[in-house]
Amino acid sequence: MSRTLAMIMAGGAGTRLYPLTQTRTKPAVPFAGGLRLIDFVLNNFVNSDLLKIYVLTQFKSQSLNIHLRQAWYLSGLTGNFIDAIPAQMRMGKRWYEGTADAIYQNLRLIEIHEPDNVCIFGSDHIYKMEVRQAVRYHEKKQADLTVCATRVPLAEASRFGVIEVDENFRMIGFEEKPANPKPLPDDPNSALVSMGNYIFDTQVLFDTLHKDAEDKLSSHDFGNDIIPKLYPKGSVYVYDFTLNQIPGEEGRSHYWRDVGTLYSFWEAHMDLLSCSPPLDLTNPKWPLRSYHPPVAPARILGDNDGTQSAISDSMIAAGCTIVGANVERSVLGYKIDVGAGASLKESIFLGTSTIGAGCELNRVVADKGVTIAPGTRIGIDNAEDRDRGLTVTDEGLVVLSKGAYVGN
Ligand code: ADQ
Repeated sequence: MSRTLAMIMAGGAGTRLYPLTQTRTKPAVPFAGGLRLIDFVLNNFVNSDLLKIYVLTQFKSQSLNIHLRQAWYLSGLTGNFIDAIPAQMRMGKRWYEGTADAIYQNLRLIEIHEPDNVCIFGSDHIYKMEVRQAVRYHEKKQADLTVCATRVPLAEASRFGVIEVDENFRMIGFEEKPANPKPLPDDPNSALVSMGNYIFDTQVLFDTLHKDAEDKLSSHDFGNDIIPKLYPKGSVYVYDFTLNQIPGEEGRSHYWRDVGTLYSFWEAHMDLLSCSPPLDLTNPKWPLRSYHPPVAPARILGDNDGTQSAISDSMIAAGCTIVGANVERSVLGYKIDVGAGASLKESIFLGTSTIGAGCELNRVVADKGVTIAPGTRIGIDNAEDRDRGLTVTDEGLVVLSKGAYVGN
């Protein structure tokens, strides 16, 4: 058995998810009513039995630290660990300058474990991956570096690192976020893109990062600097995500989503609201661990006049109380109170909020601790929402920041 160490990069500011990242780093953003974005990558490693994991943090890390402690604490007795590592300025008085610099500044941590290979994974994507299969592929290819990749529609490809491969899936081209991405030779409407997950041979990683640290012109980023310099040497391979098999999900299509924008965050939630969603959160062979607060089951009640609540195509977390209200295609996180006669459509509440009686909400994304006064309408008339100073995206989503109070 080879030895594998995981380094999870969890320091992203997530500017495009603002205001949900106003108080927390992107990997700590709540998702699907009871998870955080980082839970997906951590479950990938834990369900793959790879249990030596460092989580590199930088921006606004307090909420992430609390979550890691509450949900992911591993006793050191077994030699396994999930440890949050704050930026410590080990290499001088500077924060991490890019993703490669984040690893460079922590090479000492890698050294003490003497791993054969190092998995360097991002932490803000929604997907399931049995990581050992990718590690075995990397070892079989005797690669310097293996980059995990998936297909996305060509129109979205300029947000990613776009890859070209030969018939053996050796990398023969790479462009980070190109304006005109190259399509796949066999599919003009799709491109092969990097998922931001890398498996490095340990010695290659050390040599490459030391060299990069001396390069004054480098931005010290895996996508911008490291991959473009390494692949022409001939031993960078690409792991095709569609080869990955999750136990209990044989034959299912592969789901991977980068929730980099508010709209993609909202869309990823809507994806979950069908009888056979493209991402199954309920597979007992692939448990999605997280922290669950000690609250009572959700209560769905009638109001004083006997009007019953109507809930359809929705996810409702524990601790919610819904009284005589309509909830349609929505996701409610922990402890949301919905007052009598309120109506919610295609809305997402991250947790602990109050929606007053008679409110009408359409395509609202609300952070935690939001209070909406009785009778308030949001998302019905976007011009009115903007006049009230609310954040309205180009697609018409209305986003309420943490602790917001909204009244008519
Ligand atoms: P980007 O989407 O630009 O592209 P980036 O901002 O580099 O991703 O973040 C990658 C990961 O590193 C994220 O998990 C983020 O939280 C974390 N991170 C960012 N800055 C950090 C820092 N200073 N310290 C610690 N962690 C940090 C990358 C690749 C593309 C690829 C996409 C896939 O460069 O080639 O296609 O990811 O989404």
